[in-house]
Amino acid sequence: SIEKAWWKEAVVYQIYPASFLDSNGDGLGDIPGIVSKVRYIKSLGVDTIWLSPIFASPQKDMGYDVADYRSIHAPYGTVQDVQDLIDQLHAQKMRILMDLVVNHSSDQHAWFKESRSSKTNPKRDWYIWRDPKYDEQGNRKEPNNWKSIFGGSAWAFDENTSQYYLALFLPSQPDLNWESAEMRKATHDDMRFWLDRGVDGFRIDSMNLMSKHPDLPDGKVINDEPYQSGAEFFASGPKMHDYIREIRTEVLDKYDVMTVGELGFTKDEYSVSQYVAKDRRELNMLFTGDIVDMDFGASGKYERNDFHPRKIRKITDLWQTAMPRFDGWNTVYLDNHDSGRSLSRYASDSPEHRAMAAKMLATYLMTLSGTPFMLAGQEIGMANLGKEYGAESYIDVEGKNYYKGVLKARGGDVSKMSDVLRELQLKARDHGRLPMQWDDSPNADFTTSEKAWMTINKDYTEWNVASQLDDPTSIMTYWKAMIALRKEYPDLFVYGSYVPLPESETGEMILGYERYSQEMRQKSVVLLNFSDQVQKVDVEKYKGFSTLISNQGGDTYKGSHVELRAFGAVVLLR
Ligand code: TEU
Repeated sequence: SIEKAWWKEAVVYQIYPASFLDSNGDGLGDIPGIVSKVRYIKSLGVDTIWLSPIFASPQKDMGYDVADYRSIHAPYGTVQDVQDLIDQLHAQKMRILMDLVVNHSSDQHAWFKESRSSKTNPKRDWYIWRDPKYDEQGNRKEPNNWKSIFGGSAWAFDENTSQYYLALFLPSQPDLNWESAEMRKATHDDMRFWLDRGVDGFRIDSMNLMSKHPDLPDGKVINDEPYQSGAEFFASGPKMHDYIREIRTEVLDKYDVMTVGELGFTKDEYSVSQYVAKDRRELNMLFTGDIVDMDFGASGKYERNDFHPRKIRKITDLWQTAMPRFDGWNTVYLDNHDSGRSLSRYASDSPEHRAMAAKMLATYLMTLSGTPFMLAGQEIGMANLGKEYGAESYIDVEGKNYYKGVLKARGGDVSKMSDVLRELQLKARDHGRLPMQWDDSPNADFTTSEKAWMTINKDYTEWNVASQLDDPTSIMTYWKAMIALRKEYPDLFVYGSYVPLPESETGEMILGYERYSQEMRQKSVVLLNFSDQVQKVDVEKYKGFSTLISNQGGDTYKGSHVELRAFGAVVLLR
């Protein structure tokens, strides 16, 4: 039987600090803004928040480029403000996770400034420096062919010492060298700095990129482009598990905290198990990327690849059944700050389906094993920016770099960019970062400034917190009910076993699964319609079950079958 733990029963609410609430009228969200909403967050029923990075940073990648892990980006507030937030959350019996970004730092971090100052600086090996290569004509070339995740080469040349440093994201985000024991120790100290202030755990950014293949070999060539992924040599490298175990024994074991590692590129069950199998004592849970990558193409995120419910069926079945095989634990999530809203990508944000679809996805998240993570705004059905927003509305560096690259390749002809714009409208990171829509007053009451730091989706006049708070039929009310159900039936929805219903029984557009509590005391059936058509499911074998919750009112049964309306969700219980 599965061992119980608070972090398995937690429901986590991700806050993107820039976009939650601006308390001082500068157009940017801040820590005091979050503090002022602690009671609101608690009223949803969630018990833990995850804050995307708030540390001192030049903000080249919205704080995922940290210049000093012990101070706070001034427009967000101070260390004292964060302490206040921690204390207020703890007073409400809530917890807080911070984002630990230690695969790389900012190039403005004191460590990097020292490291780049000379080849003999004691911190030189805190980052990954290599000599250039030269081709037959004597032209300088990068040390290998790896491609940056944000485009271009993964190497940046430093004129001062005539070497390249590795930067898997932006050139202003140099990769730290985890081979250096001193660097690791400094990072451990920074973790303790926050744990000693009461932080309850970390979401570890780009976690499995910390160990690279020591020879940094060329990546496999799959096309005629100058740079190739190389991920097979920089993800889940040979020392990865040593580093995690060291973090555990040196730091985490002394605190009662939880860890969630962001796991990119590594997808096979065995490798995943090595991070979260209970007997390995490494991480509590992971974000496997496959659930947010369902509509990414083989050659990259912005290649068109339409979503089909079969994809979510496959990934859900895989991890729900795999984790118990090695006594591991996982997250359940559909949204984060790195992509479009799941409502717009995997369901529907059209006016007639939006509320149903948002509730259907909430039903998915709250009825599966694993720790659910929701993104602020999901509780009111926040959606992507609509088609009326052109390419100039997209300000995130990932989407912008991609757009610029394609535009250049197409000779600068903007009229040929409609396919790229379509992909941005679905998947750009901007959508996951839109300012929170509090009410229908100017700027959605997110800021009193005339201009917010980024676009506020104009649909806020209709879709906002204030309009849903007291409405018994609202998306928010349904979310609250779903979270409450998860808390009421932990043996079933948190710890229960999962049995997939085959496509032959549900039809291809429906995701269906059964949940059993220990000794089968309780049994539940979840049916989720991922289509905008009515679908029928035969429920003859579920005689004696009744409807526990549904987003389509009480009229779920039609004799021996359940009729699911467009984006309908039905949970049966016996
Ligand atoms: O993301 C890691 C990562 O691999 C992302 O590039 C992700 O795959 C991509 O954004 C999907 O579109 C983390 C953070 O979540 C992201 O916000 C940071 O930009 C990145 O690390 C660098 O720190």
